[in-house]
Amino acid sequence: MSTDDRLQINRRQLIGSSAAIAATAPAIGGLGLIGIGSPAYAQDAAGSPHVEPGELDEYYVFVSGGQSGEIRIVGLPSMRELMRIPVFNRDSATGWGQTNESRRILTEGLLPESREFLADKGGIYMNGDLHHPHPSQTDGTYDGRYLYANDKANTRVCRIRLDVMKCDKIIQLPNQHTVHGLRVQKYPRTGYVFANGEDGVPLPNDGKILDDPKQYWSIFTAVDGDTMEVAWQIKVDGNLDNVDADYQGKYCFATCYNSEGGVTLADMMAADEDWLVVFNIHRIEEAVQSGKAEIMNGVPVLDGTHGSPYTRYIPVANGPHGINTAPDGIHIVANGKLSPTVTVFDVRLFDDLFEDKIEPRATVVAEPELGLGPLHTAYDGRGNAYTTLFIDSQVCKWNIDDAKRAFLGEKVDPIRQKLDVHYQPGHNHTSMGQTKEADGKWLISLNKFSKDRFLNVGPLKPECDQLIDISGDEMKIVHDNPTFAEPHDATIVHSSKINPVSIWDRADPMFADTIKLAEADGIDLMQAADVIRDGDKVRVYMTSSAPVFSLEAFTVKQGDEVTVVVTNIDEVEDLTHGFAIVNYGINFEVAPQATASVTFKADKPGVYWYYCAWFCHAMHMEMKGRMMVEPAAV
Ligand code: CUK
Ligand code: CUA
Repeated sequence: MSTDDRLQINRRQLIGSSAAIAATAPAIGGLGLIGIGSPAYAQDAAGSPHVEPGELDEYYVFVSGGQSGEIRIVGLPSMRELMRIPVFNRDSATGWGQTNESRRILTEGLLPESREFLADKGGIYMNGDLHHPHPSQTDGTYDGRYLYANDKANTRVCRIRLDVMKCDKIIQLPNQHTVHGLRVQKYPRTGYVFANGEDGVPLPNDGKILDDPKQYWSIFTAVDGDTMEVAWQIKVDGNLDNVDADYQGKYCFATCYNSEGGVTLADMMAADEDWLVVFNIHRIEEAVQSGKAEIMNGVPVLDGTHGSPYTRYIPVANGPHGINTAPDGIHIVANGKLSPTVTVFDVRLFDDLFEDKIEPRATVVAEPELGLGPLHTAYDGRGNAYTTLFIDSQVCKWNIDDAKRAFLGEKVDPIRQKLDVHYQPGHNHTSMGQTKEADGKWLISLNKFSKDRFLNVGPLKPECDQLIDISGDEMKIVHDNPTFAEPHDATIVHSSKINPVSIWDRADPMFADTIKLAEADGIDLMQAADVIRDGDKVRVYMTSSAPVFSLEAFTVKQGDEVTVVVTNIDEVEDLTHGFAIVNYGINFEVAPQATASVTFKADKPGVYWYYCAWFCHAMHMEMKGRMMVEPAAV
């Protein structure tokens, strides 16, 4: 009986009553029982992705939205999509990119030249390419404070607050051109958010130097995750790809391709060798504190090219991609991509490396050949590693200790199993696998191609995320689901680590500016039903409480700059209202106890209905009012 058959039977059986399920339990064989005794979480579901209606998932998965520019929250093991967090995109449902509150976040961290560049383009970037979402850690495990991610397209780093699941900070990095790899400091806490510069450009990139690649530099950045300011930057050789950090707080390290410094594919592929670049955090901090860094565009930059005290370049095969620290706190795996091998380093040897007591390659303790196109590696906390093989369309499970013994010449095969995935996997991730609390229960494989796996939806196909049970000796695919463009990476966090609120706190900084604006107008937002005229600026304050807005109509003049401020005074969990103005292109979300606002030019005269866009009440359809725009005198 195939896994698929068994799952189908399991699902059918689960449709029956609890008693029937209990009676057939032995026949389900190994797939586990859920729903008996009504646990709140599907805790006992190891082996089955089925989560009974009404039950909660055991894990949160924070999934990158790739070119969509957003973050998605998925429940695991059900793989149900729970929420989307707009970040680098615009969003019609929540008004992200339109409300004053979100526009502040999207604009305040822009570089001055980008602000100028965007001035006649609506003031914000419309696109982003979000690759690597990673939650903050304290002492090597998730602490539930923040999630950080990169925007490869416009060189930005964002922060998501995990209490409200909204983005609260975005900064654009100076001097750097593209942010690709992003990971966080694991110890003692985050701390730093490490952001890899992939492409090299002239410094400064002001047009004086153009087609002279020898003067192009890539930049590595450490962002302070608390202040969301750049702590320091390092100029490096080559193009940085992915990054990870140790569990000791001493080093972070990045895979680095294009040691050739080329600008065409042929140039970049010329040498057989690229590097792992290791950064010595304490040496860098000391140098920055003692003023050794050059200040460029307001941030300290150190030269970390070959021969500097801040970095070491360890040769690896041409074109490495992922870099992953094992939960044992010792081993680091660089994934070969163009080489069928992965290279395993022992982080304890980096002290000697920086003291120049050993050669760079002496830090390598294994280099198993796994298959074609190794991209990323995840861990189960039991000494095994799981590497995606992009070209072979497989996940390879292998044992770290056996790989080390083979490296020393023993006749052992470190490979435990190869599992076909569908198809061309990029990142993979294990439950809690990027912390020292790796629990070895689940693996997800984020596959770039889905081909024949789902109903055909035209030339643009979804990606395919597959859930794999790794709790036993053998990996088993138990679920696959399509996802829209394009999850590069994901983080699986146990639900006990995350504690979001259900209702906004009125003192929340998200809308503090708007509260200040109201105070200046003498308005109490919780009881507002006011229109304040201030020259040709008009501020309209109202509350929403199902099923009414406190203003059933307001009048402005053509040409006025209108700011509408809506405060949802409902205190009921899940009772979100929206505020949309017909034909004015306006819609935003106001969750319970939140305030949100939008500013626009009332340049079209006439009657425009505004309405609540979230179905909140039996009389939701009636929750509306009129904006009347008086024509300007001719
Ligand atoms: S990268 Cu996309 S598959 Cu941007 Cu982490 Cu490897
Ligand atoms: Cu308020 Cu619908």
